[in-house]
Amino acid sequence: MTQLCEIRVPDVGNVAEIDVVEVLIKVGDTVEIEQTVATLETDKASMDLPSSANGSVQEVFIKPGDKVSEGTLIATVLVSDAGSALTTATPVAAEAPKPEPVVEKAPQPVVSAPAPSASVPVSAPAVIIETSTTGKAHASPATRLFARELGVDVSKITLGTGRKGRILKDDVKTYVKKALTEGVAGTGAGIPSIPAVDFSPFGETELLKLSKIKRLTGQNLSRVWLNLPLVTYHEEADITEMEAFRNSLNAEKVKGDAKITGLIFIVKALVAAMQQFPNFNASLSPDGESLILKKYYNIGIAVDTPNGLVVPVLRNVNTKSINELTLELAEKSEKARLGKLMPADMQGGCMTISSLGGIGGTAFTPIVNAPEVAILGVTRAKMQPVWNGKEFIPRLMLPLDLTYDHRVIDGAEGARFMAMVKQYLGDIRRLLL
Ligand code: CAO
Repeated sequence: MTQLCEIRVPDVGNVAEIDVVEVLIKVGDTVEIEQTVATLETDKASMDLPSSANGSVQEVFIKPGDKVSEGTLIATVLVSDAGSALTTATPVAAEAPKPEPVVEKAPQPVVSAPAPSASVPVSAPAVIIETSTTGKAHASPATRLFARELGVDVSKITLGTGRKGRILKDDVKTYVKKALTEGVAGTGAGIPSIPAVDFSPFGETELLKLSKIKRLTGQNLSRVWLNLPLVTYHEEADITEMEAFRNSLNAEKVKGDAKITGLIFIVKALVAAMQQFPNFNASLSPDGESLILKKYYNIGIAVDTPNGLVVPVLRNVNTKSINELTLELAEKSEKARLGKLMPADMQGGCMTISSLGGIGGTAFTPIVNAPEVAILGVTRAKMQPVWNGKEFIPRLMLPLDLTYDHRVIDGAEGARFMAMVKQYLGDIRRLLL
């Protein structure tokens, strides 16, 4: 015994107008229960509409672009066996007039048993997935779910490779790959690139290839700049006494000895402060939920070389004397300038110092050498009049710039840390305590 059954839009909540995005059946098709017959979409959701009967499609009443609502007739299906329709499928009464096709404002089709709930399939659109913007992208709920799991807003994918521009899972994958290649977060929040400029109208130019070190350093610095919330704090240390001591030590040196530079005292003062502020001798775990506290004290020194910036590391600074560190720095900076540093010479740093003091400067904002959490910048010491409460006295003041990862270091902690570095440099006898 054959029977004509209707497929209608089920109860979809209080949504007045639902867009028909895609119709997946045509007259003469054989459909099975649960097979998707159409994709519907509201401003916030998308749903696959499954068939509630096994049989052959007699008539289809909707087309893409139509607006439908709960109860709208989608199609009629001729069912040859009574068991081939869900109990929810609505049999059409013999005398029922032929329903009108849906137009812009869906008219109620004339059927004998229009109860909307009767045509709701058992597995009524279980997957209703929100889109973050207009919801106009054409994608199945499964694709939307996949996109959402990857943090992709499907509305950002402008054209799908499926039928009629439908977005497929492969389109989502392609989008993510492209976003990663371009260094853009999968959320779709892209960083606008700097447009190329033709300089030829302004004069002669020459193309100079960047050295490998410069290219790698550039990539690393951009990564850090984009990933770390950086704060730079400025301080001044009175190094008058320290400098007098350093000069007296150097006066004792004989020809050929490595001269002690102020940088070595700064290295020592920094490590002494790190021992009291363990957060500065740490790295954030990859999941961003813990701090990896280091029990060793290795300091990287940024060295300017003809090929670009390199950072050899002075290891176990806390166990070495000023003389030992002086020799090690002289050796490593020479190797750096000759391009002879081994990768191991540049690994394992806990914090870095970038000193421009030999060149000049009053302040700058160095960029943290991640996964380290802080870097100390040094510029040129200058004799300055300092008020001692009674009079101005000449003091040698050293400008210091501390940049830190604000996810790990609080502002007050940064200021206290620098007060300690300043105290050590102001009175280096304290390094013995
Ligand atoms: N204030 C005043 N004078 C300073 C000084 C400071 N803060 N720092 C160094 N000087 C003096 C030194 O005492 C030395 O003077 P003398 O020749 O009279 O003894 C002179 O400047 C040269 O010092 P130096 O730079 O050779 O030695 P250093 O130990 O201070 O630094 C090194 C070593 C390797 C850090 C340095 O040579 C270097 O390469 N600096 C550049 C680092 C850099 O590029 N940073 C930028 C990174 S971000 O792009």
